[in-house]
Amino acid sequence: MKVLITGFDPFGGEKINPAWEAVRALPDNIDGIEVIKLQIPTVFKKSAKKLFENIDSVKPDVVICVGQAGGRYEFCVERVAINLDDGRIPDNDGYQPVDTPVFEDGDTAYFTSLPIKGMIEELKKASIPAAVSNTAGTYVCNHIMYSLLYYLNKNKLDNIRGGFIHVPYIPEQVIEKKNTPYMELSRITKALEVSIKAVKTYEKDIVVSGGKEF
Ligand code: PCA
Repeated sequence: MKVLITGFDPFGGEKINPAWEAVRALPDNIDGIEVIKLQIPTVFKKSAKKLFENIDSVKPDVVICVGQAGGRYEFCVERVAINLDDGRIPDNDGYQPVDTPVFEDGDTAYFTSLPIKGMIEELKKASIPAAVSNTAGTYVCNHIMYSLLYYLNKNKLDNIRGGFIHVPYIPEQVIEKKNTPYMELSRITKALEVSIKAVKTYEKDIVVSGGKEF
């Protein structure tokens, strides 16, 4: 199995992005699974192009994109991406879309094809605070998750499973942010390893509750 895993570069005034730091720290091989790492820019109009080019050249079995969700407590496996760009802040190229579709001819939303419940099961066994999230937001992370699932859908690449993971801040980012959750970088990297292995373990997802009210 071959996994293409991406992490974003820093944005929003941060000096590092824990998503990329954790992705780059992954081994190249996890129990026989080949891991190909890619940094992508936090830029609406460039991120998807770079991802698509790499899907075409790498020909992975699985694509996992990873981003920072500052303020979240858990390692979050995203369930759904919506066809909407609405930037709270400009991206790294200074572009700030407001209520525009990601792709005019795309569905309203796409669900992940990763075994998210199985992944959460394995993450909890590894003592990692983790949860299914039902919103990837409306910034570049939702944009890349939507773009990925749109691309797989439009090109009939049903054999490639894809999805998105949001990770918390790491300790050095919260020194000046009182009462803000964080997770050690080594634990986030471990959580990515566990997630990758879970994708191999669970060809089909399991049926257990991951629901929440908010
Ligand atoms: N997080 C942002 C974009 C890049 C990143 O790492 C987001 O959640 O949209």
